[in-house]
Amino acid sequence: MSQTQDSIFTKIIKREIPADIVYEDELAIAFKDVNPQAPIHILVVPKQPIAKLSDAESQDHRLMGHLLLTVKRVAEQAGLVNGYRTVINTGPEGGQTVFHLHIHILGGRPMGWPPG
Ligand code: DGP
Repeated sequence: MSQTQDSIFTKIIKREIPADIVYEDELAIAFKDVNPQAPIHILVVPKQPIAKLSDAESQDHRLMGHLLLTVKRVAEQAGLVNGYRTVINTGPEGGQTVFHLHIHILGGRPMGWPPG
């Protein structure tokens, strides 16, 4: 993807395409995954369009910490009191399909290990 082209998640942030948004603040947004893999499947996404985890820089440390605390907040809000799985797919071999950093929150059923 070219640097000038908005990702699908930037289009959601800009309200150019619809999404079921469950949380938003100045740094991050969270919305339901369009293709849920569990009864609860939410994506936590930075507004800053970092393409993937391996592109994050040390200067992004505040944002990266904020994303994890946002996961905790959103999971609590979703009622996931018995736990949940968090996933960050990175790059083609990591199974990443949308190149705008995001943390999956999966819950509402027991999770297996190892993952596929
Ligand atoms: P990943 O494979 O980790 O890059 O996950 C991308 C996820 O994004 C995938 O589970 C499906 C979800 N997704 C893709 N396009 C859209 C969309 O337009 N809206 C929403 N809500 N989710 C999307």
